[in-house]
Amino acid sequence: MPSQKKTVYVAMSIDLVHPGHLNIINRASKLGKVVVGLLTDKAIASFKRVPIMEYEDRYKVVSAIKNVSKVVKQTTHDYRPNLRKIKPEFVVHGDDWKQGVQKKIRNDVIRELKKWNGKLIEFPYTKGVSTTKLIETERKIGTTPDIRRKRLLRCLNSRSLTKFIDIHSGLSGLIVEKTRINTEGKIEEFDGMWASSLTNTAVKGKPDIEAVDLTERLQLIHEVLEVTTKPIVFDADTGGKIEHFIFTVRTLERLGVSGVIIEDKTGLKKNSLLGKKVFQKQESIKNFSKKIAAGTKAKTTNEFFVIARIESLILKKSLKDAITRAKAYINAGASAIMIHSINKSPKEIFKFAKIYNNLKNRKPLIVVPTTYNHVKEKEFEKNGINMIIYANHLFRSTYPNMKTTAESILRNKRSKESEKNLMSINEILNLIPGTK
Ligand code: SPV
Ligand code: MG
Repeated sequence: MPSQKKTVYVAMSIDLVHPGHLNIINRASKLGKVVVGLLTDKAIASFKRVPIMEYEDRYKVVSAIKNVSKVVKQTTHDYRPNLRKIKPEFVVHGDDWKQGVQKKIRNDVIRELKKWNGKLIEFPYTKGVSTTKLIETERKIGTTPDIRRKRLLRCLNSRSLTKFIDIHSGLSGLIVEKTRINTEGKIEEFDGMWASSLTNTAVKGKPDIEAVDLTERLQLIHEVLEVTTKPIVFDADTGGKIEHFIFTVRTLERLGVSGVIIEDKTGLKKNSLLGKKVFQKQESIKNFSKKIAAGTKAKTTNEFFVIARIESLILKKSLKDAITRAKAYINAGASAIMIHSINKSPKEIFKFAKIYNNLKNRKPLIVVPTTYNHVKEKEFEKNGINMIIYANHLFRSTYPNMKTTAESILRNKRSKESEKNLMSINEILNLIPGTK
């Protein structure tokens, strides 16, 4: 019989319960009473993606597992704050953390436990059932509009910086969904997808002037929804007429899109990256606030974001104008603010952020670092920016390769020379689930 006085601490994310978790808990229970330190969304998001299940649901699941005596919150990836409070005789973990992202955490645990003669007990990791593998399974099963829609809010609440990147096809959606790298002790991936008007229209060979209507833009959304689970933010240009914008909000929200961004311009919309090179007119604060208010009223869930995009800096207006607009749009109900700039330096964006961050009813702040692309993500974080959008980079990476291949075939009168830059036919067959 194990001594019930002894405490065994097991930290877990329990995003998707699998037999590996149960093995660890069962083995831990042989050593004493099991206290599970359930990592919060924030703690998990500090080293990998935001979990699929929310904390409350994960709590319910782990509390119901046989042999779990107690569940406590672990608010950091670092175990030490909880260990200091609980002073367990044992910490139990799978032996998979000796390498990779968790190595440092493991060393800290060993050092901390030594202070009261506690021991780290490691059991062989149950192979083939990792959460990462289960996430792949989850992608195959799909998601629901309700779960997906909420993911932007959950990202903003748990990530220090939320990162989105453009989509222009189902395939680009798959890249955002699946691309994951291991770097600096963390698993890095994009949090979600930006349905850019620029890339959604350019891929059709059409200009970014609201000539491609919503029905056509939604085709991309349907394609992407079908093969991904990550959240989507839709670029709705000016939002069009207020009466039409209401339907846009309802449609996107119903589909499980997490938010819509509209820019405060009026008349024939031109892409912001053109700046003052073309005629672009900013909408009045009054009219744009009305549109934001109408969109906010039209939405039926709290988690759907109606985001106001400020074009003052694009149109060489003052910082003061941008701040006045931010205040007005938030008062009208905007769930977040995007401040756009095409300056090569981030200075004006950071100046804006400094004032904006002190607003009483501040909402999340989004930027689009296309021209100031030398700025590292850490710097945005330091300046209190909550989300960045890499607005066109996946699309822009497709075109140069296609052009090179076309030229190579023309030059060589055959395709052999272009092969070295192409993915193999086998890779395509393996890329798309269900092909074989
Ligand atoms: C887009 O990606 O369509 C945008 C961002 O609206 S920008 O192209 O910079 O205007
Ligand atoms: Mg756009």
